[in-house]
Amino acid sequence: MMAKQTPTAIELEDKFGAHNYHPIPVVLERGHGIYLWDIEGKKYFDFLSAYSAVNQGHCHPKIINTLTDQARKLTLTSRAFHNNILGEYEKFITSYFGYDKVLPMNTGVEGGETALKLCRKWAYEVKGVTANKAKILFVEGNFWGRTLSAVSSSTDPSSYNNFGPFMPGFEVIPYNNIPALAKALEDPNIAGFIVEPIQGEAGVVIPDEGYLKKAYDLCKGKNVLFIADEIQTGLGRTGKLLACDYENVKPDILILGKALGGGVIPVSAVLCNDEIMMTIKPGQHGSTFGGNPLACKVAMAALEVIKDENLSENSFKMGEIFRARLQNIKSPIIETIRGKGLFNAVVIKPFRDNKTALDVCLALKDNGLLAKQTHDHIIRFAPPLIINEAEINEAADIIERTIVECGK
Ligand code: IF1
Repeated sequence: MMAKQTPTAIELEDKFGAHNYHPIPVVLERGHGIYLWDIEGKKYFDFLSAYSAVNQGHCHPKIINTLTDQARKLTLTSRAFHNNILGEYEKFITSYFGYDKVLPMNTGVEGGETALKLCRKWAYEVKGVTANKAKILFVEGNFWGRTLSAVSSSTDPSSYNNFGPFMPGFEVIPYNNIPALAKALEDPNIAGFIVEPIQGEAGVVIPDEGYLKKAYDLCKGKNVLFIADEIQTGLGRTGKLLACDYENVKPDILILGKALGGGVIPVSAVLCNDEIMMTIKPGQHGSTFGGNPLACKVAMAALEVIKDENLSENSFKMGEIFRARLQNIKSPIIETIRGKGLFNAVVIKPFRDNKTALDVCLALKDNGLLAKQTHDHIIRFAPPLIINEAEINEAADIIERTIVECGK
């Protein structure tokens, strides 16, 4: 039973806010580490991590201290002027991931848009594609944001319906299908291939072993840029620093976001080498907040935490334990369990009275764990990467108890 306060908060959102979401009915007030508290004081395991933007845990002390220290000095200069933090950050992140340069942006979708602009510019000015003929390949089930370009590549009607006309020069091929990619690459106007190493919104869809490497090699054979959207899979989420690391694939363009901001500020980044990055000249791209001193300081702290606290390795180990626990759940409503590191999903069969994954999420909430369904029948389980063995087992106990109860 929700106390008085919760309905008021929800009613305010309903009355004065756009209805572009349908949240789980909980009103959160505080977060620390792997936990969230609602306005009634109830404590929850956070098993969504703000869609992997809180890999380091809520309000990480090092990140918060960095944020508040810098916020008292200098937050935003615009790129009309230099500042004392941006260059330090650019050196730091390009060395961290091994690229010549970075173009700093804010949200993930801005990172995607930036990568696609670089790809087209490179196609015309380096590869020699005829003006305005460059094409970019996307895969079915992709999700890279909500802009008109992003929805132009979507295969999900709820993302693109009634938002046309769509961006030209975008082609969509099946995911995890090497022959389809090889066929599409026969077109000399293909400039780039953009792919999530594991599809997030689609429901933690993992391609066959070797898919990324084969795709990369095919692209190289046709002088096509391999662009990895690691906005959700990157920064330790899948048990490696980048999901592409599982196949030793080094993307031509790497897109980062979400946890790059340490769960406190939007920070995205596009990394690539000079042959691509230097095609964009002064005045040809940018953003008011891109590369602001506050975001740069926070991003460096966010990346240091991932390395210093071995979050990728912990993600791998805790993921193994978590999936083993899920595999042991005896329930008729579990269809599939899949994941890498702490990026996991359970596919739920419809159960009594046509209940779905949302009903399981509501029951999980009542039992003290927050997760969110995607596409009606899939529950994503993605806690902060700082979770330890005792905590992952405690959370697994709640998930097991809840699913068994729902399946009765
Ligand atoms: C929402 C989904 C996840 C992303 C990948 C780029 C972006 C995203 C792989 C754009 C963003 C967010 C958007 C957010 C919920 C969340 C989401 F359910 F929408 F699809 F994670 F799966 N590439 N994903 O996952 O980054 O511009 O949002 O910073 O729209 O509610 P952004």
